[in-house]
Amino acid sequence: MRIEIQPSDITNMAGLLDVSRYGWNVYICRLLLPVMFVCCCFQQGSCDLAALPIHGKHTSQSTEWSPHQSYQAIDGRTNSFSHTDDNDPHPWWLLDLGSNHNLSGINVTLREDSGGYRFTGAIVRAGLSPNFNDNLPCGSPATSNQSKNGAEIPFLCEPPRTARYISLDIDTSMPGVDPREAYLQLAEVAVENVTSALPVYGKSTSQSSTWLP
Ligand SMILES: [Ca+2]
Repeated sequence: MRIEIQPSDITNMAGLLDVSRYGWNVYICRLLLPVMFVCCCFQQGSCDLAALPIHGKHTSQSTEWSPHQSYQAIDGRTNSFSHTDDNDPHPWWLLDLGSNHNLSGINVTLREDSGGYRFTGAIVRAGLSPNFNDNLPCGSPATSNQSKNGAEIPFLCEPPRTARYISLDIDTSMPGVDPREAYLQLAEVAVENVTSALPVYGKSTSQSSTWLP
Protein backbone atom coordinates (compact mmCIF):
# COMPACT_ATOMS: atom_id res chain seq x y z
CA MET A 1 0.00 0.00 0.00
CA ARG A 2 1.26 3.49 -0.80
CA ILE A 3 0.14 6.79 0.75
CA GLU A 4 0.79 9.95 -1.24
CA ILE A 5 1.11 13.44 0.21
CA GLN A 6 1.42 16.23 -2.32
CA PRO A 7 2.93 19.70 -1.68
CA SER A 8 -0.45 21.10 -2.73
CA ASP A 9 -1.97 19.52 0.39
CA ILE A 10 0.01 21.97 2.51
CA THR A 11 -1.10 24.88 0.35
CA ASN A 12 -4.71 23.73 0.56
CA MET A 13 -4.55 23.66 4.37
CA ALA A 14 -3.09 27.17 4.39
CA GLY A 15 -5.93 28.30 2.15
CA LEU A 16 -8.44 27.10 4.74
CA LEU A 17 -7.02 29.72 7.11
CA ASP A 18 -8.80 32.38 5.04
CA VAL A 19 -11.51 33.54 7.47
CA SER A 20 -13.39 35.52 4.82
CA ARG A 21 -13.90 32.36 2.73
CA TYR A 22 -14.58 29.70 5.35
CA GLY A 23 -15.75 31.41 8.53
CA TRP A 24 -14.37 31.51 12.07
CA ASN A 25 -15.31 27.92 12.99
CA VAL A 26 -13.09 26.47 10.26
CA TYR A 27 -10.38 29.04 11.02
CA ILE A 28 -10.25 28.07 14.72
CA CYS A 29 -10.35 24.37 13.87
CA ARG A 30 -7.39 24.71 11.54
CA LEU A 31 -5.46 26.66 14.15
CA LEU A 32 -6.03 23.89 16.70
CA LEU A 33 -5.11 21.02 14.38
CA PRO A 34 -1.32 21.38 14.69
CA VAL A 35 -1.58 21.57 18.48
CA MET A 36 -3.81 18.47 18.54
CA PHE A 37 -1.37 16.64 16.27
CA VAL A 38 1.63 17.40 18.47
CA CYS A 39 -0.28 16.52 21.67
CA CYS A 40 -1.56 13.23 20.25
CA CYS A 41 1.74 12.05 18.87
CA PHE A 42 3.57 12.88 22.09
CA GLN A 43 0.86 11.02 24.07
CA GLN A 44 1.26 7.98 21.84
CA GLY A 45 5.04 8.15 21.99
CA SER A 46 5.26 8.09 18.19
CA CYS A 47 6.15 11.70 17.46
CA ASP A 48 9.81 12.46 16.84
CA LEU A 49 11.04 16.02 16.58
CA ALA A 50 14.75 16.35 15.89
CA ALA A 51 17.22 19.00 14.86
CA LEU A 52 17.92 18.60 11.16
CA PRO A 53 21.66 18.48 10.35
CA ILE A 54 22.28 21.54 8.16
CA HIS A 55 26.01 22.20 8.54
CA GLY A 56 27.53 22.54 5.08
CA LYS A 57 24.24 23.17 3.28
CA HIS A 58 24.15 25.94 0.66
CA THR A 59 23.35 29.43 1.98
CA SER A 60 23.16 32.88 0.40
CA GLN A 61 22.21 36.41 1.42
CA SER A 62 21.12 39.60 -0.32
CA THR A 63 24.29 41.57 0.55
CA GLU A 64 27.36 40.96 2.69
CA TRP A 65 29.10 43.06 5.31
CA SER A 66 32.55 41.53 4.97
CA PRO A 67 33.77 39.21 6.36
CA HIS A 68 30.44 37.94 7.71
CA GLN A 69 29.32 35.43 5.09
CA SER A 70 25.95 33.67 4.91
CA TYR A 71 27.33 30.23 5.95
CA GLN A 72 28.36 31.63 9.33
CA ALA A 73 24.69 31.40 10.37
CA ILE A 74 24.93 27.58 10.27
CA ASP A 75 28.52 26.89 11.29
CA GLY A 76 27.59 25.69 14.78
CA ARG A 77 29.25 28.63 16.55
CA THR A 78 27.24 31.36 18.25
CA ASN A 79 30.24 33.73 18.25
CA SER A 80 30.23 33.94 14.45
CA PHE A 81 27.40 35.43 12.42
CA SER A 82 26.19 36.38 8.94
CA HIS A 83 25.62 40.09 8.29
CA THR A 84 23.89 41.96 5.46
CA ASP A 85 25.39 45.24 4.29
CA ASP A 86 24.46 48.90 4.73
CA ASN A 87 21.63 50.38 2.63
CA ASP A 88 20.17 46.99 1.69
CA PRO A 89 16.60 47.75 0.50
CA HIS A 90 15.32 44.26 1.36
CA PRO A 91 17.74 42.16 3.45
CA TRP A 92 17.32 38.39 3.06
CA TRP A 93 19.12 35.17 3.94
CA LEU A 94 18.38 31.79 2.32
CA LEU A 95 19.18 28.17 3.19
CA ASP A 96 18.76 25.34 0.66
CA LEU A 97 18.36 21.98 2.43
CA GLY A 98 18.97 20.16 -0.86
CA SER A 99 15.88 17.95 -0.46
CA ASN A 100 12.40 18.09 1.03
CA HIS A 101 11.77 17.66 4.77
CA ASN A 102 8.74 17.85 7.04
CA LEU A 103 9.49 20.87 9.25
CA SER A 104 7.84 21.98 12.48
CA GLY A 105 9.89 25.03 13.39
CA ILE A 106 12.91 27.26 12.87
CA ASN A 107 15.01 28.59 15.77
CA VAL A 108 17.08 31.72 15.23
CA THR A 109 19.89 32.95 17.49
CA LEU A 110 20.94 36.57 17.03
CA ARG A 111 24.41 38.07 17.16
CA GLU A 112 25.30 38.26 20.82
CA ASP A 113 27.40 41.45 21.10
CA SER A 114 25.25 44.18 19.50
CA GLY A 115 22.50 45.18 17.08
CA GLY A 116 19.76 42.83 18.27
CA TYR A 117 17.09 45.49 17.70
CA ARG A 118 17.88 45.43 13.97
CA PHE A 119 16.03 42.09 13.69
CA THR A 120 12.65 43.75 14.30
CA GLY A 121 10.17 42.85 11.53
CA ALA A 122 12.14 39.85 10.27
CA ILE A 123 9.99 37.12 8.69
CA VAL A 124 10.95 33.43 8.67
CA ARG A 125 9.57 31.32 5.82
CA ALA A 126 9.76 27.66 4.84
CA GLY A 127 8.57 26.06 1.61
CA LEU A 128 9.34 24.44 -1.71
CA SER A 129 10.10 27.55 -3.78
CA PRO A 130 13.63 28.99 -4.14
CA ASN A 131 11.84 32.37 -4.41
CA PHE A 132 11.24 32.98 -0.70
CA ASN A 133 8.34 35.32 -1.34
CA ASP A 134 6.35 32.30 -2.56
CA ASN A 135 6.71 30.41 0.74
CA LEU A 136 4.47 30.65 3.80
CA PRO A 137 5.78 32.34 6.96
CA CYS A 138 6.53 30.37 10.12
CA GLY A 139 5.00 32.27 13.02
CA SER A 140 4.80 36.06 13.09
CA PRO A 141 7.37 38.74 12.22
CA ALA A 142 9.93 39.32 14.98
CA THR A 143 8.87 41.96 17.49
CA SER A 144 11.08 44.59 19.09
CA ASN A 145 10.70 42.76 22.41
CA GLN A 146 12.13 39.58 20.86
CA SER A 147 14.93 41.38 19.02
CA LYS A 148 17.67 41.53 21.66
CA ASN A 149 21.39 40.77 21.55
CA GLY A 150 21.94 37.01 21.59
CA ALA A 151 18.21 36.22 21.69
CA GLU A 152 17.06 32.72 20.74
CA ILE A 153 13.74 33.11 18.92
CA PRO A 154 11.49 30.17 17.93
CA PHE A 155 9.32 30.39 14.81
CA LEU A 156 6.72 27.61 14.64
CA CYS A 157 5.68 26.25 11.25
CA GLU A 158 1.97 25.55 11.77
CA PRO A 159 0.93 23.15 10.46
CA PRO A 160 4.21 21.24 9.98
CA ARG A 161 5.05 21.49 6.30
CA THR A 162 7.14 20.00 3.54
CA ALA A 163 9.97 22.39 2.75
CA ARG A 164 13.35 22.57 1.08
CA TYR A 165 14.08 26.30 1.43
CA ILE A 166 14.33 28.30 4.68
CA SER A 167 14.56 32.07 4.50
CA LEU A 168 14.61 35.19 6.63
CA ASP A 169 13.88 38.63 5.25
CA ILE A 170 12.99 42.13 6.37
CA ASP A 171 10.56 44.12 4.27
CA THR A 172 11.75 47.66 4.96
CA SER A 173 8.40 49.10 3.83
CA MET A 174 6.60 47.43 6.75
CA PRO A 175 5.23 49.71 9.50
CA GLY A 176 7.56 49.73 12.51
CA VAL A 177 10.67 48.85 10.48
CA ASP A 178 13.37 51.51 10.19
CA PRO A 179 15.00 51.03 6.73
CA ARG A 180 18.23 52.56 8.05
CA GLU A 181 18.47 49.90 10.77
CA ALA A 182 17.24 46.80 8.92
CA TYR A 183 20.00 44.18 8.99
CA LEU A 184 20.13 40.40 9.36
CA GLN A 185 22.87 39.42 11.81
CA LEU A 186 22.34 35.70 12.38
CA ALA A 187 24.54 33.81 14.82
CA GLU A 188 22.79 30.47 14.24
CA VAL A 189 19.75 29.11 12.44
CA ALA A 190 18.44 25.67 13.50
CA VAL A 191 15.73 23.60 11.79
CA GLU A 192 13.33 21.29 13.64
CA ASN A 193 12.26 18.23 11.70
CA VAL A 194 9.27 15.91 12.24
CA THR A 195 10.69 12.45 11.62
CA SER A 196 7.51 10.37 12.14
CA ALA A 197 3.78 10.44 12.77
CA LEU A 198 2.92 12.62 9.79
CA PRO A 199 -0.90 12.97 9.73
CA VAL A 200 -2.18 10.87 6.81
CA TYR A 201 -5.90 10.49 7.57
CA GLY A 202 -7.95 11.18 4.43
CA LYS A 203 -5.02 10.97 1.99
CA SER A 204 -5.28 9.09 -1.31
CA THR A 205 -4.46 5.37 -1.02
CA SER A 206 -4.20 2.44 -3.44
CA GLN A 207 -3.16 -1.23 -3.51
CA SER A 208 -2.31 -3.84 -6.16
CA SER A 209 -5.54 -5.86 -5.75
CA THR A 210 -8.52 -6.18 -3.43
CA TRP A 211 -9.78 -9.35 -1.63
CA LEU A 212 -13.56 -9.25 -1.46
CA PRO A 213 -15.13 -11.29 1.40
CA1 LIG B 1 27.56 31.02 13.71
